Amino acid sequence: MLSKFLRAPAALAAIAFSTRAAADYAVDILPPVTPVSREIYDLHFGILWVCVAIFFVVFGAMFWSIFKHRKSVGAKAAQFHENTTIEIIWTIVPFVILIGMAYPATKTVLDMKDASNADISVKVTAYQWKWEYDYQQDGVKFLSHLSTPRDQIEEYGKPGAKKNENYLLEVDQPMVVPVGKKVRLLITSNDVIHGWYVPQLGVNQYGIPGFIKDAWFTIEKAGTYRGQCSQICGKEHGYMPIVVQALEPDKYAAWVKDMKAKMPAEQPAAAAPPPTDAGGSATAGATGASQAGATGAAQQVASAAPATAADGKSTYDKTCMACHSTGAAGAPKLGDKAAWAPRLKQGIAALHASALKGKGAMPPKGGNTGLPDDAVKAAVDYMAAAAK
Ligand code: HEC
Ligand SMILES: [Cu+2]
Repeated sequence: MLSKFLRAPAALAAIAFSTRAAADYAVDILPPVTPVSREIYDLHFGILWVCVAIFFVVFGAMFWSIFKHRKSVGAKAAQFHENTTIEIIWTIVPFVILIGMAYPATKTVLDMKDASNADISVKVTAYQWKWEYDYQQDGVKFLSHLSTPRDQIEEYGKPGAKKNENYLLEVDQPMVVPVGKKVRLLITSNDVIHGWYVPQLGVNQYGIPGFIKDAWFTIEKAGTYRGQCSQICGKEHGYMPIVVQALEPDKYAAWVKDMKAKMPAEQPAAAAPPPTDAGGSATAGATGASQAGATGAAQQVASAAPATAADGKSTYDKTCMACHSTGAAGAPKLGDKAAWAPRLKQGIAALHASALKGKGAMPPKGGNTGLPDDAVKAAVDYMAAAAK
């Protein structure tokens, strides 16, 4: 009798799991490509199977009791309470199950949070509705926007153009990282809360204005991995995808070189540090003229050449001028003897230190933390010489 009820679902299950059908309808989450995302993946399925087992044990016992002890076959309820053995069992068993799940879960969370000893750090700033990637060591900085053509997105009244394969998950400039290296992300936002989410990397981290949160990944396999902003961050929140391209280290180095060569021309804003509006407008006029110098400085930075007076000027033009040419935010103006005199009295070493560490409204290294210490010191020397 029972088998009659089971036959239909069994037939359905057989169809669903027959090999061909299973291949067509396989349900899975995206394959993990980092050690942490693999841990998350295994945790997901491990705990799913624990739940499935509990489901069968609990419902099995329930249905067995209902059928075996139903009234129509004359079952009589047993009248007892307080069975110490049963109470101990139903406390111990769930306790062991919970500990068994909490241990691997806690281990995974700790691994996710351990962004120490990274090989490269990239500051990720979210904007409505794009991402900015600022490579701290390599001095590369760019914006990444959705690149899906508008006519594929808009379908007012008529079907839009044919959609690309990665419709809404494609960008003009992907984040590029080396395979096998630990990449630390420093995630923040410029306006509202966003979320940097790439499932295959096991990273889903809020970008919160005024805070820097870190996350990390080490990609094991070259390839392209896609994600999206995971917060409802405004009307175009669906239009800020993330594309991470993992390259072999030598190809990555070539990419960095290539990006550096074209960066200043594409991104004049990169030369101006963010903090003050006055700083920003002050550089605007001078940007064009200083670009050539800035590229030169970037290349010298890469080869770690000893700082020279020329370096000092180009670093000044690139990073310090924003505030120090106008005196924005109380910065002592270049060549203003009265403003510099009391500061020079501290001695050059103290000035080096405050330029490196930041002072008052001046952020460390004038906001460009990718600068080597020598370049900053050279810029201080240049400014000190101009004030004598
Ligand atoms: C965002 C604006 C800003 C930028 C960019 C900036 N500075 Fe400054 N700087 C300031 C301000 C403001 C002060 C005055 C700080 C104070 O005395 O409180 C200052 C002071 C200094 C001083 C004097 C420190 C002292 O101890 O009196 C030095 C040296 C200096 N900056 C060097 C640099 C160098 C080198 C750079 C580029 C690498 C740079 N600054 C970029 C704003 C800036
Ligand atoms: Cu967003």
